[in-house]
Amino acid sequence: MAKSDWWKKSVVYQVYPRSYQDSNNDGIGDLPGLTSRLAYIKDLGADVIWLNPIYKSPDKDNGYDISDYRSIQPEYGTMDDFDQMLQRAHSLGLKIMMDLVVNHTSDQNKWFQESKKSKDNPYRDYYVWRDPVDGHEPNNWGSYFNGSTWKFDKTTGQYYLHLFAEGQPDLNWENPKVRDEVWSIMRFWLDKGVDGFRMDVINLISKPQGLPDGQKAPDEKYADVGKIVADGPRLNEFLQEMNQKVLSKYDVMTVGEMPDSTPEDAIKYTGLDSHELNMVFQFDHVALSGNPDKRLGKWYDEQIKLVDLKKSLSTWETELDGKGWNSLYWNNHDQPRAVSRFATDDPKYRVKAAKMLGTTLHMMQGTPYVYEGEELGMTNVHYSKLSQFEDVESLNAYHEFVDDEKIVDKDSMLKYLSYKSRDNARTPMQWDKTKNAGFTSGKPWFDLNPNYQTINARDQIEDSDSVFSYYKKLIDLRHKTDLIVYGDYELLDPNDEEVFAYKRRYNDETLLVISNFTDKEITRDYGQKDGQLLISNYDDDENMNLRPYESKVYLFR
Ligand code: TEU
Repeated sequence: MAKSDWWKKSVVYQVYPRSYQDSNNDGIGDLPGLTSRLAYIKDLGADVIWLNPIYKSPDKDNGYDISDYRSIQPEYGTMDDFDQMLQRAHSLGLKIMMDLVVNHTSDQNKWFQESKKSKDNPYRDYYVWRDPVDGHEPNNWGSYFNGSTWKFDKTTGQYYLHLFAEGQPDLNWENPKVRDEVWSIMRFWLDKGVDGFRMDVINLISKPQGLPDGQKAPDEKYADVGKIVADGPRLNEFLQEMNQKVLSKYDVMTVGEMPDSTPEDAIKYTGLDSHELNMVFQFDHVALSGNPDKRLGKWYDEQIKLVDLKKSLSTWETELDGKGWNSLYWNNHDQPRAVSRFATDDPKYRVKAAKMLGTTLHMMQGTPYVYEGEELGMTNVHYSKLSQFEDVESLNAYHEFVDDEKIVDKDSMLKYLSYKSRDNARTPMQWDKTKNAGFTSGKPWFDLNPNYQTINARDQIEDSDSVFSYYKKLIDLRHKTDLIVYGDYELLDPNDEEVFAYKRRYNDETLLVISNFTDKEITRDYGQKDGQLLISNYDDDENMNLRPYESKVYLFR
C-alpha cells in the first residue's frame, strides 16, 4: 500500500476522556461529551486526536487495566457513541488514534480469570507465572508502581508478573497465541476506521530470557525494572511481526511509548529500513530529576536545569535527524503541567511562559503533542494533603517511602507529590467560568483546579492575545512551513543557563528560535537583526533585548 508521511506534518491533541467533557452529569467525562467538543479541537488546528483508553476496565489505573478490549467502558458511553464520535471527527477532518495497552491486561480480563484457575488451563501461558524461589519472589525486580513486580496467587502456589500495579498482570508475548490475540484486537479497531495507535509501554513486551535478577544498590529494596526489561531481545521481531501482519495493510499512524529507550533504539523501531513504528515517545527530558537520593526516583521538587533540558532534547533532535522520527511533548496524563514544571505558573508571567514553552517545542523536528488544557496554559493544582491525591502511582510511592521504608519525611514527600504527581494533569478541563468550569453539572469525579475563573477556554477563544490563540498560530505555522517539519537542528550555546536558542535549516532557509527561560530582562545576539520575525510572544521586537519569558522565531532566506 502506498503510504505518505502525513503523520510527520501533523499535530496531535491528547484527550484524557475522563476529564474532558461530561454529557450526562455523572461527573465523568464521556464520548458524547468529546463529540460535542471536536469542533474546538478542529478550531485549534490539530490534525489527530490521541484518545487515552476508553475500553472496559475496573479502573485501578484509570483505564490502563483493560478487562475487555472490544467494549467501551459504560461510564464513557456505548459503541454507538464511539462510532458517532469517530464519524463526526472524520467529517471534520480529524483523525483518531487509539491507546493500545497490551503489555498487560486487567486481572479482571477473562484471559487472566482463566489463567489463574489451574496450571493446565489453556490460558495459563497467556501470562508470566513462576514458582517461588526459597519461599519468596522469583527475582528482585521492583514494580514501576512500587513494591515487587510479583504477586503470589494461592490457587496454584505460583507468582504472576506485573510490571505496574497488582491488577495489571503482564501478558506473555513469547506465546504466539497472545500475539495473535493482539493482532486481532488491532484489526477490530482498524476495521472500524480508527487512524492509528499509541502503544503503551510497547518496549517492555519482550522480557529477558530467564528473567534474571537486576543490579541494585545495597540500600535499594528492588532493582529498577525499566533498566532490565526495556528493549528486550525479541522486541524488534515482535514489532516486525505486528507490522507485517497488521500495520502494513493500513495507512495509519503509530507511536510507541518507550521508557528507557535510547536514540539508537528509537532509530531501530522508527528507521526507514525497519518499518516497525512511525515514531517514539521517549522519556529522557521528563525523567531528568536532579534528585540526589536515587531511591526516590522521580519524586523531587526542584526545577530541572535548563542546560540539562537543552542537552536532552537536542540529543534526540540531532541523533534522529534523517534516521528516525520523534514525538515532541512537554506533558501528558502522566506528567505535571508543563508551565508549572518547566517555566512558571506565577500569574504575573504564566501567559508569556506558556507561549514561550509552546514556541520552543513546536519549532523542533518531530510531531508535536498538545495535552488537553496545555493550549490554555493550565497549571498544576498544588495539592497539599494526601487525601487530595487519587493516582495509584502517587499513593503507592507515598506509602512505600514514608510509611514502610521511612526514607523521606511526610512533608517533603507531599511537596514532591504536589510538584510531580500525575494527578496534576488529571483535573478536569476548564471550559468556562460557570460551576465546575462547564465540565459537568454533576459532582466531578476529581476536583477542578479553582483557577478556572481566570484560566478557561471560553475567555481564551475570544482573546487574540491568549495562549489558545498563540497555539493556533504555532500549529498553523507548522502546517505552512516545510522548514519546520523537515529542517535539521543545531543547538546554540549549550552552556547558556538562561536562554534556549537553536537553528533549523532546510534547503536555503534557516530558522532561528530564541527563548528566554527566566523572569529577567537579558540580552543576546545571534544575528537576529537580519532575520524576518515570524512569531513572538510580545507585541513588538526589541531585537537583542529579551524580556521575561520572551520567545521569538526568525526566518533567514
Ligand atoms: O506509562 C508508562 C510509564 O512508564 C509510567 O509508569 C510512567 O513512567 C509514569 O506514569 C510517570 O511517572 C503508561 C501510561 O501512560 C500510564 O498512564 C500507565 O499507568 C502505565 O503505562 C501502565 O499502563
